[in-house]
Amino acid sequence: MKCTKCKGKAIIKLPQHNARFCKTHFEEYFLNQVKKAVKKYKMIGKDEKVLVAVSGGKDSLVLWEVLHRLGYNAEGFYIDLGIEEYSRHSLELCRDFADSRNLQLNTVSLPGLTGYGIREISQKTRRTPCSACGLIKRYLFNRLALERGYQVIATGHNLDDEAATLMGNITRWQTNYLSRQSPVLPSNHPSMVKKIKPLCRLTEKETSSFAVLNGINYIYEECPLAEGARSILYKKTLNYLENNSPGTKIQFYLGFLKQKTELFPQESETDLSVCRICHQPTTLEVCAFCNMMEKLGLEKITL
Ligand code: Q46
Ligand code: ZN
Ligand code: ZN
Repeated sequence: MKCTKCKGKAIIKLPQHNARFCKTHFEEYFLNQVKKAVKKYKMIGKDEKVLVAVSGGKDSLVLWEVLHRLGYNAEGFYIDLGIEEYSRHSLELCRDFADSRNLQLNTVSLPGLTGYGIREISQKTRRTPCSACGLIKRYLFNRLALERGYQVIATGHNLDDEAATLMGNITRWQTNYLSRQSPVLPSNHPSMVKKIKPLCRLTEKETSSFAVLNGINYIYEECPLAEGARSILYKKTLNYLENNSPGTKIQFYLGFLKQKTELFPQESETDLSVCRICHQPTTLEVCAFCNMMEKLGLEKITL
């Protein structure tokens, strides 16, 4: 198998682009896909400081590596969710990654802040672990970014994640979610930080290949509290389609982004104010995070 670009030995085949690449040209292709997404969706402005949400998984660490290589001022943020050995191991991998590249990693410990890990918070607040976890992560990302002067929050969602979310939103006709599904969520309030997904054009297979080729150590274990059975089903379905008709996944997702403004001409506006307790943006008097803390018998949280 020969590289489409240099005729050297190819190490990866990308049927969706009808291409095969050697290590050098695969990396060039990978960085170009990120550059394209950043440019097309105006993800990072000049002089903007980026906070990369890292979990120890392949996508977020690869994202940090790529943004760093492309010359962005990108620092990491890890939240210790208090999920026993899983959290200990993933923090260690994020620290090793940051230290080996001399990058700054911000960390916050949920048990340190609240006295509880996700498992206990989920039980005490009667939410599923992933719903409690999602709320806490969104809140802490925004608050830390705001308090420490980052203008952009970057997450490692890849094409497989985005296409699976899209399929889920379509099969259940969740038009409200569809209208908001985007690789960039601009700030629509002075206390709301812009959120971006620069890996949205790259598949899971491409991200893991990039991690392996660049010696990035990441956590292989699944989070023991993971519930995403439905999203796994959508990913399997999309992979089946992709294997039988290469290019389906990227056409499905990019096609949607292209049609989106026609499909949803008016973005649904939400009226945001600030939380009475923590001054973070919310549509309610007390935000969902502070409400959760009240249920745990806790007062205002200081980061
Ligand atoms: S960390 Fe948290 Fe995920 Fe674990 S509890 Fe669910 S949401 S699965 S990305
Ligand atoms: Zn080549
Ligand atoms: Zn609040």
